[in-house]
Amino acid sequence: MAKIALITGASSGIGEACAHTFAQQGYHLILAGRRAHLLEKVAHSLVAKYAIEVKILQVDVRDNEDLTYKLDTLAPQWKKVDVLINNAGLSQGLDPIDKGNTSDWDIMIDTNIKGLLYVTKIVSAWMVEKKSGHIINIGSIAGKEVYANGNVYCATKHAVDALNKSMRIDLLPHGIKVTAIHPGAVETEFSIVRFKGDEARAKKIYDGFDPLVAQDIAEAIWFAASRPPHVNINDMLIMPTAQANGSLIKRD
Ligand code: NDP
Ligand code: 8X3
Repeated sequence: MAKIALITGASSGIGEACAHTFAQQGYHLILAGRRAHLLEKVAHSLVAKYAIEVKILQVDVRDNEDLTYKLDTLAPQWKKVDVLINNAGLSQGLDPIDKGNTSDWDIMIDTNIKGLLYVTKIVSAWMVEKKSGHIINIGSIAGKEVYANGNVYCATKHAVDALNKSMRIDLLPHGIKVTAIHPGAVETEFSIVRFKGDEARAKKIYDGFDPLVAQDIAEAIWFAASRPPHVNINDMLIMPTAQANGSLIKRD
């Protein structure tokens, strides 16, 4: 029987690349995100190409009530999730702490920490029941170190790093693998979202060097997901060659 992967934030970037990679490997997919038209587009292209089934879950991971209802009411065969990719996340703004916008802070905390927790609570319970599964959390270099004006975004990704480690402890008795993948700069919609649609400012982030692309991260996620049963990748930090740490990028 084909395995199932649930990918949050599958409508663009890293999540969308994971959908393609896992579909290519024959996984049935649950694709979650808010923009249903983009999820449908991804689903159509995958179903046309691979012999897989895809379920769309239009959901805002911050809305625990709606999320719980939609996950609870999935047909039993879709609850046998083998791999959960906790990828939905975002940054809003890049301001010093004294000038930060508190609604930006709420959005980042509610999505990157609370949303990840809401999804994990439900799906990990399904995995506990079947005594197997793999949770892959998408952290960031921002979860390993902090950079100027990254304050709250960095804090949310440090929380993901902490949750990744504590989930692994809590789920150890149940044979569930837990992995974090921490990317440096990946050119996706991430910076356009951070700068609220200012595409010119977003483009500047990637000027003068080769950033990672979403597929680089999808391949690392697949590497972690495809290890034999006795091997777990705890943590992987993946940077563009031109990026030494959270702040230092060599530009042409
Ligand atoms: P994108 O903006 O391209 O993708 C983000 C995805 O998250 C979208 O599919 C979006 O879907 C989804 N998402 C955001 N908010 C919500 C929400 N409230 N509910 C459901 N889905 C949501 O960026 P990336 O692919 O780059 O980001 C993916 C992950 O990688 C994030 O966790 C990000 O923090 C992390 N990351 C990114 C890096 C980068 O440089 N790009 C580096 C390190 C980590 P929709 O809008 O349809 O809801
Ligand atoms: C996204 C990468 O460098 O903007 O997590 O924090 S960075």
